[in-house]
Amino acid sequence: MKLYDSQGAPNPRRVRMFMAEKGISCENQQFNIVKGENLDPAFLAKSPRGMLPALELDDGTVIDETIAICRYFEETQPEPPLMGTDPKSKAIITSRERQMEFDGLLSAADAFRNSFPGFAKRGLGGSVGSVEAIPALAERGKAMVSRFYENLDKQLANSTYVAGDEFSIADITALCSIDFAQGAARVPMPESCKNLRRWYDAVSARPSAKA
Ligand SMILES: N[C@@H](CCC(=O)N[C@@H](CS)C(=O)NCC(=O)O)C(=O)O
Repeated sequence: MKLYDSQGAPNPRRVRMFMAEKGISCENQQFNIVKGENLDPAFLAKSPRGMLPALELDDGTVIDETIAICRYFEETQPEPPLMGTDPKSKAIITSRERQMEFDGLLSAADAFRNSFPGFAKRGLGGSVGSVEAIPALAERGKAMVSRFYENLDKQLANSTYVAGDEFSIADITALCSIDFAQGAARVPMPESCKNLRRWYDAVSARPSAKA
């Protein structure tokens, strides 16, 4: 197995953290996205969208999409469960995980992607070709990240973790989204979000967060 990876990018980190929680390791190839290494023809021949992460299985199958790669690991190595164990917990974790991705990660991506000078002509990622960045999307992305922090803070008043009392993939996506939002997208968590801060410190202290 081989993971096509990019240190510093949030989606590959979601997979690395998921693997670390399960104690899974494999061969790793790093790509510098800013330099466009993910658009190299050799990688596009394996994964035509040119997005990271991607996982190549020993039979040559290439799986892209973070959630699909995590699903593969969840099925092949169920312990510890990170995507639920029964119909109800599976549904709730899926729901919360998608909210973390759509409301948090995609908002931060809009903020970063449309303001970082190196992506001025790469407003969309992967092999779509040249697409101009739209500065207004960066502003809207920042506003949506702030809204995401406030909503998550309210939800964490009533639960230890993002999807309830158990750590799950929803926490992984939330942490990777927030670190990306605070770093690359430069939207800090407000001091007033005390529940969010309590959760953030606890999840950041897990060994897998260093992945
Ligand atoms: N929906 C995909 C999104 C993957 C994605 O956006 N990956 C970014 C890195 S975080 C990427 O590969 N960008 C390539 C580029 O900007 O050209 C997933 O969940 O894996």
